[in-house]
Formats: sequence, C-alpha cells, structure tokens
Amino acid sequence: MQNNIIDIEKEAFESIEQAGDPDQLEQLSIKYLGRKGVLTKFLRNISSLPDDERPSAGKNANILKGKLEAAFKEALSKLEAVDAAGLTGIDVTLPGRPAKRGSFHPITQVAKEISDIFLRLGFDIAESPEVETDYYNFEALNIPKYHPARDMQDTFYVSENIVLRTHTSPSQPRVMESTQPPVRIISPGKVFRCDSDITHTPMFYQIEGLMVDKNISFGDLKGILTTFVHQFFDKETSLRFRPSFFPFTEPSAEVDIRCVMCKGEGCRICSKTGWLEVLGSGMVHPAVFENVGYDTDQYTGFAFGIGIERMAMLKYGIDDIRKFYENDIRFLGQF
Ligand code: 2NL
Repeated sequence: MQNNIIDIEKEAFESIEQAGDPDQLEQLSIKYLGRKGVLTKFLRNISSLPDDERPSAGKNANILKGKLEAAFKEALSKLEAVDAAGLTGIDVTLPGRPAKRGSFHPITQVAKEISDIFLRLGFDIAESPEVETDYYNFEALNIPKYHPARDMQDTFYVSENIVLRTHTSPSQPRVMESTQPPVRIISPGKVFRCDSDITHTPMFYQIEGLMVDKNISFGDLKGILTTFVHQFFDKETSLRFRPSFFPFTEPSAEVDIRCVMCKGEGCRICSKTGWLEVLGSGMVHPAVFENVGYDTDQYTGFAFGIGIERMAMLKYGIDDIRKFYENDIRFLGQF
C-alpha cells in the first residue's frame, strides 16, 4: 500500500510536467482528484486496510492530495503565462531553423578556379577599364580599321573612338607599354559584344593570358595550356591543338578537348565531332610587340583567351548560357 501511493505520486507528477495545455491538465486533475479519481478511490479503500496501516495511508494520501492540488494550480498558471505570451504550441527547446547561406555565383567560382591555376603557375593578375579606347581594344592588337572584327554588329560604340571592350586583351598592351619582359599575366573580367542567343550574352567573362620572355616557344604554349586543361577538367582529358587564325597571333591555335558528354563517340553537344573547342591561343604577332616597343629580335611570347561561361557550361553540363544571368536562385543555389 505504501508503495502504491509512491507510484501514484511519481506517475501524477510526470504527467503534470508533460501536459502541454490547460485541457490536458483538467483531464489529469479529473483522473487523480475527481470523484472517480485514482486518489479518491485510494482514500475510499483505506477502510479495507489492516488496522495498523490505516492511519499512515490516510495521512499520506491527504498529503499527496494537497501536493497535487498545488501542482495543478502552478502548472495551470505556467501554461496560461505561455499562452498570454502567444507561445502556445511552440516548443521553445527545438533547435532554430538554420539561416540560408549565400554562395558565390558559378561564374565567379569558375573564374577564381581558372585564375588560381595560373597564379600557381606564376602568372600575375592585370586589370584594365571596361570602357576602352579604340586604340587599346583594336589598333594595338593588330586589328586595323575596317577589319571585320570591328563590325558595328559586334562592338558597342560609346563614341567614335571609345568602345565597351570586346575582349580583356587591352590590359596586356597596357602592361607591356610600361614593363619590359619577362611578363607573365592573366586578365580576367567582363567583356561586351552585341550578340544574344543560347550560346551568347551581350556581357560575358573572359580570362586572357600572356607570357613574354627570351626563347618562349610554341612548346611553352602547349605545356602551359595542357597543364591548365588537366587541372581544370581532369588529368585523363585528351586535348588537341588545331590551326586557327587571330589578327594578334601567328601562328594561332584553338584548343579542343575530348567531348565531356560522349567521351569522343560523337553527340549533339560536340556536333558529332567528338571534340569541344575550349580556348584560343597563339604566338604573339610581331606587330603587337612593335606597337608596345618590344624588341622582336630578343623576345617572343604566347597568349590565349578563355571564355569563362563556356568553361562553366562544359564543366557542369549546362546547355544555355542565359541561365547564368536569369538570377533564378534554384539554378544558382546548386553550385
Ligand atoms: C578566344 C581567343 C585569344 C589572345 C586571345 C592576345 C593578347 C595579346 C596578344 C596576342 Cl596582348 N594575343 N590574346 C590570343 C589568342 C586568342 O582569344 O577565342 N578567346 C575566347
């Protein structure tokens, strides 16, 4: 009998502690103290106990009755206070919802990744204005007036002699004018061309590179760009150097990699050729060196240009360049 009253007390206090609202408390109060309640029944049964147990059982049961009445009162006022604070139904011990963290734009991430590869190879970063003179954007790079690359359809003209730069190359003659070789720089940044479809946006990002010194050969160009492709994609990526033409390099070469989608089988992405063009490059044209005052008998160099969106599209299998600039958080949040 003694044990029984202790069990009732333990169970009752546990239930009171767990009660989440005044209704639950009311039910518990009926369960223990009501006319047919656990404690009431216990008191009623005392008369059937042996003589020597009756006094202490009655006393203990009455003490418990008092304790429970006080406990119900206290629990009810606590719940009402929570209610008054508008916190009903909120478990304040639950961990908070984590705040959403931002992330770098995929183009920023890829630009940094490409820059880091060249920084590790000893290149420095050179920046220059997005609004550029005709001279640095075209003339210095051996693109004369009336060259097709100057076509009004490609270039945004600010005035007759001022353009939005169509490549980041202008930072390179700017550096060469004021520095003697050796020169080893990359120029990342925004460029602008009047063009818009699934592979072109009027603003896009480029990283150009330039290396000038005595005895720089086409072998150095191949070595640096092969290292770059192996670090950016992976060491197993095959590549080829395909003859091409740019006004500012001679000879010129475009770099293709084995198609990342079909591994060379031929698919829609690589137009069934098994190869994907990733960048343009070449040995700097002597006319460019003459424009900046470099001695073409002493110095040679190579240069290259990488489209950042194109690299990001190939790396992540994205088929439409415009996705980068629609600012859809469901797309951007995946990187
Ligand atoms: C491409 C091609 C290229 C260069 C950029 C360059 C810069 C100087 C001198 C010579 Cl100062 N060349 N830059 C050279 C070859 C190709 O870019 O398709 N880019 C996305």
